[in-house]
Amino acid sequence: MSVITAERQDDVLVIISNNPPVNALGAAVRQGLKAEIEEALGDDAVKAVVIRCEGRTFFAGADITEFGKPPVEPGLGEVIDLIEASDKPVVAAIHGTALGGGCEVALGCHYRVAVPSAKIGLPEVKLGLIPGAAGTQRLPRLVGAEAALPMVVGGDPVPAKHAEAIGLVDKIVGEDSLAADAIAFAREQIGKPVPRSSEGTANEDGVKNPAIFDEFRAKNGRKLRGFEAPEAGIQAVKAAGEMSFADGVAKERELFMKLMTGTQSAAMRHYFFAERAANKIEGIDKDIPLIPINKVGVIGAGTMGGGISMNFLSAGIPVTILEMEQEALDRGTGTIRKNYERTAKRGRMTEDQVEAAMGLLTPTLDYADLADCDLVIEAVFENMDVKKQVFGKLDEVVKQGAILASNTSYLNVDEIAAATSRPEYVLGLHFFSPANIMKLLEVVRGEKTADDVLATAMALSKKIRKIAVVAGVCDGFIGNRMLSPRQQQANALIMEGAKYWEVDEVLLDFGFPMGPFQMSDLAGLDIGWHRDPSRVESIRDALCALDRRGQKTGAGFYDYDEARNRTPSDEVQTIISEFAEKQGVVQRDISREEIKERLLYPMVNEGALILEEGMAQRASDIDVVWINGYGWPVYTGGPMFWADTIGLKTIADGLEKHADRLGPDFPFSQLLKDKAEKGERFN
Ligand code: 3H9
Repeated sequence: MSVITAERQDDVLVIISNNPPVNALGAAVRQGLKAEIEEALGDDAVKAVVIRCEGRTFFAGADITEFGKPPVEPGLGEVIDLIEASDKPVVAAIHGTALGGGCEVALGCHYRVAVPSAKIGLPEVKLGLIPGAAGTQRLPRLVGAEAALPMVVGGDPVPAKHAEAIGLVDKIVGEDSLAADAIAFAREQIGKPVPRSSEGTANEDGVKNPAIFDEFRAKNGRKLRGFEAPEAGIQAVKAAGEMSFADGVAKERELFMKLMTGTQSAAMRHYFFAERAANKIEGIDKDIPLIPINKVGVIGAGTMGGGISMNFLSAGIPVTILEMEQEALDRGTGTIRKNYERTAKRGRMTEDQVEAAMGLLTPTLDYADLADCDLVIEAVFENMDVKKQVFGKLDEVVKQGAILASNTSYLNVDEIAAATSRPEYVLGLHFFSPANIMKLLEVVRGEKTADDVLATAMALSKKIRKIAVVAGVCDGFIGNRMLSPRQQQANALIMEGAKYWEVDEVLLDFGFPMGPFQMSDLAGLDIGWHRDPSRVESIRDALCALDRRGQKTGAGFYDYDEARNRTPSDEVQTIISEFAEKQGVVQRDISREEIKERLLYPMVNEGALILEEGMAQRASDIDVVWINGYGWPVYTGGPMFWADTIGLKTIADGLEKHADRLGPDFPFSQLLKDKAEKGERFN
């Protein structure tokens, strides 16, 4: 059956797209739309047109899988121009998400009606692009530059109600009567002159007050740092106020094509598909029956346990949280409430929602209360003996068929599972701190973890809005395992003479939000410190001995002022140099290039080892982990895609070049070597 069909409702032609799963505007859809619009224009009996979609959503955008391939006629811009040029009113009937090209189709229509649950947006910026079918020109003409800027540059869709308030939607219609309401609305417009967004004289705000563009840049500078597309988006919206529609469209096209052929968009499109691939488990039937999770237990009401609990409470799943002492339990539940109330104060939750979430929380000191949980997550002290004890106890009290999970970030999940009589029901759920905010979840598949247990965990992760990646049992799983060689090299580099702030700057310039020494200062240098100021065995010991224990003491590697602005410290640099001398390390000048190579190439190597050992299902999963858990800049696509971009030979040669510094025990990945030699990629 054709993806585009049309049916006549008296004098209204209803054009219907049915292109699952998201009605992407691929070639067949564009061709069908064009043909039906032409049909409508040529038929005198047709007085108005409605465009709507079957399935879960209005057009969710251009078909991203077509990007980078030779274009197929007609282009989306051409189809939209044809729609807009019609003298017969054309109405977009929107449900689900009208995104990107889908929003542009709606903008080309003369009217837009939407159901209350619909969302409309231009998310191209999240693919490293800007809208490319005149969205940057029609939207500001329709709603003004100020309302258009966050949509084009931020990329978040707006709910129907907001869209109506800014003039993007003409009418909100019944949730269950979109088709009929749209036809009735279209009929009301018959015979009236059609309004065209391209002819709008709006964007006046941007013309009258051109400062809004700089203000927008200043306000969002931090968030947009390093990204190319947002600046292009700002320029395109500005152009809408300065140029004719045709010239504005030409400007948009020029900016769009530059982005489309650049490395950032390729990386971000890779990430789009990587995130979706991550949830798929190799070798497990995607229709495997899942274990219903209606009640969750969390052991430990500390920072991690509390944060983990919030994920489930927010998703409407009851949580029983267990602690050893009443005081710790009260403190933990108090923190959860405080966090929710802070969210409410920021307007992102209502008071009723806070109470609803808290109403799902049952604090307890008694393991027996976990008996009927479908999933219990342990978030206690990171110590194997303690974990084994907890799992032994859980095995005794929790019903058969329930999943037992550990939030360990390093420990061997198989060993933990062996403390129970049901290792097939045990797996790792490694949340990242703060667990209620960080998107990443490493789902650690034990040797004996059953397929339905793993599949249930992956499905559940979506429900609690996490991005989950399957990892195998190895030290540090995917993320922390790759962090380790980077940290080793950072420490080695400052001993050899690199300035610690330069090491941080290299990573900041690369696009990380923070360098390793800033990170140490933030976490506190005294984590794991022996607390004996006379024992100085490392640079950290030396700093702690001087009470430079990180941001919390106003000094660590850096000096901090009241506003927590950091400045490099000469005192610390001297301590490092003296320490190096004592260790017999001769310091030298180290280039930023060497710093970058020695920090990042060993990470790629570790990623290759992870793949080689089967600890990650695919290279793109590693990218997903590092982008969501550790701030690797998404516009490089993650460590493995970045390595592909600069060439695996470059990485392998770089590792050879630095071999002396990396040491004789450096575990050079055979997979990396082989791929480099053959000119292959990871992704
Ligand atoms: C654009 O429009 C450029 C224009 O301005 C200019 C052109 C000239 N294309 O996310 P889900 C697939 S740029 C191809 O799991 P959900 C997706 O890969 C585009 N495929 O569902 C997945 O496949 P699989 C601007 C697409 O319900 C399946 O559909 N638009 C596209 O959680 C289900 O997706 C966007 O950036 C696509 N456009 O979320 C919107 N979209 O099953 C991108 C999805 O094989 N899409 N697929 O893994 C989304 O944000 C979400 O998919 C959406 C649904 C919110 C729609």
